[in-house]
Amino acid sequence: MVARVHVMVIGVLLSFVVCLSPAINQLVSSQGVPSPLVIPNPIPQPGAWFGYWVSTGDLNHDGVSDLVVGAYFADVAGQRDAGRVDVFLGGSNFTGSVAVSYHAPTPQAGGEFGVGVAIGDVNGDGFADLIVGSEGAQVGALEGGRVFVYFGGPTLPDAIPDLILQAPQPQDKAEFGRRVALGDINGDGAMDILVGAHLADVGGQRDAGEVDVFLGGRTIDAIADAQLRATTPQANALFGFSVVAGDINADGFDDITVGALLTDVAELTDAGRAEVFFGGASLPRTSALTLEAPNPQAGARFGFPVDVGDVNGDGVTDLLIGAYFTNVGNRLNAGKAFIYLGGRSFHSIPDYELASPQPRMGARFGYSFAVGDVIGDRRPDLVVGSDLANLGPLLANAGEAVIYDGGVPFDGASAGPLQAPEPQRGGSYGFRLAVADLNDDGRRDLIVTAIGTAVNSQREAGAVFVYLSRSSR
Ligand SMILES: [Ca+2]
Ligand SMILES: [Ca+2]
Ligand SMILES: [Ca+2]
Ligand SMILES: [Ca+2]
Repeated sequence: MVARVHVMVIGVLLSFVVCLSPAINQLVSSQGVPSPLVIPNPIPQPGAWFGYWVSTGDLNHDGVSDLVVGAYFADVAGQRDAGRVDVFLGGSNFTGSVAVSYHAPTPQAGGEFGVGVAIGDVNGDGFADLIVGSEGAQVGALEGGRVFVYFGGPTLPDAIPDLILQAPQPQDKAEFGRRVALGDINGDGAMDILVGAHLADVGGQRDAGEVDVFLGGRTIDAIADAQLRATTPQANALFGFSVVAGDINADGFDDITVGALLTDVAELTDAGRAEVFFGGASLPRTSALTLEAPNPQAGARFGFPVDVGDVNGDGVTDLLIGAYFTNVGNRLNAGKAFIYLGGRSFHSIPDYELASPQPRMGARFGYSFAVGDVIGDRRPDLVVGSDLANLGPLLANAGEAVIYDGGVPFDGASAGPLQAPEPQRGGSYGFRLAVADLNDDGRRDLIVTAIGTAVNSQREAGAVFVYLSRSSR
């Protein structure tokens, strides 16, 4: 009840208050907009969508986070939309030049390699591994989708995948591999692999969707250990279009949250829903909690994305859920984001409900998240993407990201919006976000992708903007 009141207060606050730049930091400063390092698609092709997905982690084992960017519509070796993943090595002189690129062992038209990317130690040898989804990969005669796992070592993984995952019962066009996420669900110290197949038919329900779980560890194999489905599978719900893991109930086991953004809630078409599966020594089979918007709206698409991070800085992982087509007042499809604070009594009522300080029609606020101290005050911050924000008459869908100064308590005050240095019409800045220390100065850097950015006149080739922290300011 208390939490519910809190939600309303914040909602009202954000409706009227635009808290711009309390002159705090290197990102949003009184000196104006910071200039990011721009990483354009290194092989610019029209519609490649470089930046559709990003992940960070230490892939070459030098103690510094690296950046991995997927471009799943990239053409490779003449194969249209075969897909590519580029690795940018972190280091004190981070320059944004490609160290190595990965593609499917046999690049295949429509393979869409790189649509989902994750980094983590899944075989329990202490080296981070690279996991890449390829939703269009052929499995026999079917377009069943695959996930390629490259085991890490003292140096970058080689180009040959060490493990290839597929659905236990591959289905044509189920899009297995569109999403990949990692977490230690059973608490044995090895990261487990979660793979979404949001267009899988379940129990006669077309495109209901499911998530397959592959346990990590020294005995990791390609046999799925569990299949997660919606409590009530619904046709066209797209369960598994988003999936994330993190310990949100503070019991030491990572928990799984799966979004089904096109779930009809009562008579509300495509209102959206998410389900939480608590981790434990044995894998969960059924969801413990069902999450919906407090005031569901038809078409709001609650459930994409789902993400985790410690927003209020209390040491417990919190859950973030977008509902990017929520109407805000009379602004249709402006978008909202919901925050569920983690804790032992994790429950299904959001603690915060955020709208953009400047809600705009069709802006898709809440389409991406990142959590980490990007402001530089040693408290975590929340960044929310609004990649279709209209920034002016000639800048439709240019996009922006809104930074919230996190900490205890999280007050939902915005530190201001961030936009591309030279916004482009259709640039889709803020499509994906990530936070990591790429330049090894002990401070977090913010990564913002813009898949619609034109590069060398190639439409929608895509670009990534990296806001490197500055140790001295
Ligand atoms: Ca490993
Ligand atoms: Ca595990
Ligand atoms: Ca847990
Ligand atoms: Ca927390």
